[in-house]
Amino acid sequence: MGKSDDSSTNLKGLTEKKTDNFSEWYTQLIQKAELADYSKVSGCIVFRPYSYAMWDMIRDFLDERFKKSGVENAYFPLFIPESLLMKEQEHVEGFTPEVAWVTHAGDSKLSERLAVRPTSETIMYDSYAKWVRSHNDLPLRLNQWNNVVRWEFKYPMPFLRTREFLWQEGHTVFANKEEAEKEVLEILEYYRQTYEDLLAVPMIKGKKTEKEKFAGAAYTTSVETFLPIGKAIQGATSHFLGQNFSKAFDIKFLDENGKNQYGWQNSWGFTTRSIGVMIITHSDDKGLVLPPRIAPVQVVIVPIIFEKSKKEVLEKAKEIEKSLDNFRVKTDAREEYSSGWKYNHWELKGVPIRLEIGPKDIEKNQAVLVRRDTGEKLFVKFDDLEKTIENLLEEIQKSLFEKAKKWLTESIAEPKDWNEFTKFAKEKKLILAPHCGETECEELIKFETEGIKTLCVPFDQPKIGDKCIKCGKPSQHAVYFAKSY
Ligand code: 87F
Repeated sequence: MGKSDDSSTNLKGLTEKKTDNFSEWYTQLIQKAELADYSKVSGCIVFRPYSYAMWDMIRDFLDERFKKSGVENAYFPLFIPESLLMKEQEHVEGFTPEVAWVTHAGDSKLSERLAVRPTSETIMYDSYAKWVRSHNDLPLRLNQWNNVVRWEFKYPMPFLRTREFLWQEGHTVFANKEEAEKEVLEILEYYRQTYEDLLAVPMIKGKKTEKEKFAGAAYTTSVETFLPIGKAIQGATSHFLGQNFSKAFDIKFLDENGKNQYGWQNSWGFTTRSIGVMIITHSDDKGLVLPPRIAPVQVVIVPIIFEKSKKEVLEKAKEIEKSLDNFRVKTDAREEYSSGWKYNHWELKGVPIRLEIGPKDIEKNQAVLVRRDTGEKLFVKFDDLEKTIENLLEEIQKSLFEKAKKWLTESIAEPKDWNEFTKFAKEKKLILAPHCGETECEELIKFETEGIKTLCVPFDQPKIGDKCIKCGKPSQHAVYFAKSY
């Protein structure tokens, strides 16, 4: 077979547009860019090397911050006995239909069924109760990098909503409330940094309403964003558990005065959903667009091969690759594909910079750089390549963040009354409005707008109306509302 022609290029590229048919666009994108694949079990995906490399980088980024802060990694069992999972009734309430159970070993029934961990509060706190004795044992700050299973029945979406996913779950115990609450915000800040500084996705920090918080928590903080398809999504959560679990699991310590006290706890988690959020935020109709810091390949070198100048061009490509070893560089010297095919391929894979080098360029002592995000072309002298690429990668990272930030900011709409609220809801806006703080009122809003939910009460509180946008009672705070994932 000869070099692939245009027809096979079209087969390989995306056939749907992000704005016309988001769901099909996304499904094609994650498969054609070789990020993930479906499996025989609905809702369970294969993380192919290209997306797993991103998870590795996210993990390194967070893990470094956790460790600097004094958190230690550990591993707890995958199986949780039913009696243990059901110990703190309030927190599993509502979640029980999602728990997957192991009931048999071979043909024999187990004496007690075992949950496949949906989250590890219960199994970890059972150990914590044994390990915590005195104030000297505190703070106890452990994190796990693991997988969890939640048998959701909502439509699965690779990365965004899968039945098995990868995450980290941090679970900590402190001797006093203030220290614990300080950590809640410290971790939330690491989550913001991961999204904003690594994935170039802008976030809103805030506190969940009573209705939307984790039932086992005293309060829940989160980072939230607004996708370019007009839907909001929760990025990650950091919970202050107060003494809810320490009382249920008997996590007690003797304080300095010899008095028995219950520990103050937090839990916090960041999942592989972040990869999906990043993809949807930046990618376009040609495929992935990756922020340089998370791109497994930052620069792809495509040598323009003609029989006559082949040796010289390939040698120069190799030489350039070597000189760029500060970056994640790949040379695509495959001869069975045309240059045009390769351009499409690496665009589909979202590589931030393409470097083209042909015989004419060598004559001029230059290479051609093409930006994936804007399509902009630059002619750069060999001597300036390293510096130019370094700056360009930074520039792309920044510009992707700015673009997403602009979208987020410009999507915010502040309705003056309920009528305008419903209008903005139909226009898929990110609504910022005063609210009374009552759960029933929030439920009514959700019911009357076909599913608009509160995202969070932003820490950054704007000065807006003093009456609830729905019921007219005194407003407690400004809240973000949107349709969400
Ligand atoms: C599904 C089945 C059983 C979520 C579940 O957010 C229990 C649960 O407790 C459950 N789905 N949750 C809440 C998880 C809370 C918390 N856990 C640690 C986090 C961050 C990490």
